[in-house]
Amino acid sequence: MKFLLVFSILVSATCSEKLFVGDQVLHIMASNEEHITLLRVLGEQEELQLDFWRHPTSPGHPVDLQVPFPSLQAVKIFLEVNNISYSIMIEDVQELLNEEKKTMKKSRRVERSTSTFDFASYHTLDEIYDWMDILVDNHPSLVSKIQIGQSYENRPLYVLKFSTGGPNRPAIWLDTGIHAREWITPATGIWTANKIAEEYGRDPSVTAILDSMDIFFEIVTNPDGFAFTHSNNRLWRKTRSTNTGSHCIGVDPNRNWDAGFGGSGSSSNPCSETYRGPYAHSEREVKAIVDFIRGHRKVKLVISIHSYSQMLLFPYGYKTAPVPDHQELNELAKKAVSDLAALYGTKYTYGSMVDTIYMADGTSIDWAYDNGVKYAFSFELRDTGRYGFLLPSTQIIPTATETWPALLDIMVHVLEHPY
Ligand code: 0X9
Ligand code: ZN
Repeated sequence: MKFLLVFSILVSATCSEKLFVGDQVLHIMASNEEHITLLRVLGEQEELQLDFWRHPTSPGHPVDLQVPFPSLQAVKIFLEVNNISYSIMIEDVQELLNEEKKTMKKSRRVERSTSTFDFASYHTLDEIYDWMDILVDNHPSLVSKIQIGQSYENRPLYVLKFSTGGPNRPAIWLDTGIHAREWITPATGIWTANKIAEEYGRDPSVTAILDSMDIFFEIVTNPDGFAFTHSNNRLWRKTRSTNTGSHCIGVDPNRNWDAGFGGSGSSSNPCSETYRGPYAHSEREVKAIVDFIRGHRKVKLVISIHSYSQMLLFPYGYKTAPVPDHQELNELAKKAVSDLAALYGTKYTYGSMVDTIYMADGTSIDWAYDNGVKYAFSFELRDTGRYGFLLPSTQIIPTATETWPALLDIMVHVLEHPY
């Protein structure tokens, strides 16, 4: 009886959380176009429940594929029969998740006893929202918190505003966490927002930027998805909106923008991880930013931060034509990635989205560019596939620290090239 009780408590405590016991992530090398086609077809087999962490693009570009335990044998046989080489990138996804959980629990204990925020660990939405208030309290004349809307599940969409005064100054928009599972991005966002606040009045570049521009920083851009990665499924990517006529939930918030919306670089299938949604800006989380940027009218730079792959990207993603400012953006990206690498040797590739990663339509930076924001960039932070979305928290501070000079390069360039 006692055993049964303990058992049922255990089950009810964990049953809402999706487990990934025995699931693997395979690192696949496609060496020709036929392999690419085969991998795409493989990914469309819904019963296999596969999830591309990195999509098949072109020969020579690695593909990372998460495979549930029950599909492993079929997938490996498929790869072997078709002569597609692969290695095992993550042996057991659940083991890595258990590790991550352990470090989170440990840090929370320390945190309570010292009452200081731990930048080196991952945090829940509530913890991040609490931290925002602390940041505002610590820098009341520089930082404020504004709400730009509500998520599908009615969570507030908060933006940190860094401003030294003056109405409607030219502005910089930064966002992290638009894809829920990319935990390194809000973690980097928190560190970066704190850095901006601390360096004002110390670092001449930060000071110059904030003496003439405002910075708006949305740390958790997809709070419903982010909360869901903590409560139910660590590997959730999309929003949490429901789709009429489908049992599948969520829209890819980086395919939902009105920039080439509905093209071949997104999916019309609500069950797909790149589902574009029923219409452009259908997602409240996206619409809130669209309204904010349109209403503000003086946003000069947009940087949207994702993971992983170590890339610095600029428009376009929805068409192959280079943007009129291609050369300038390319030069700036080159400098930024070189300064990023200077710290720990972390290598980034850079270029337009379509040349560097893949065709993707409805992305935020393409929308920004087409709506008058000449400087629009997207980072794909660490790593290049050892841990992927499950980057250990020991890498938060190194990642944020090396990214900082690249962000500064871009912000300073925009300051020095008013338009
Ligand atoms: O597919 C995406 O939305 C981005 N890759 S991710 O693994 N973070 O999902 C790349 C899209 C192109 N670049 C951005 N605008 N981030
Ligand atoms: Zn992303």
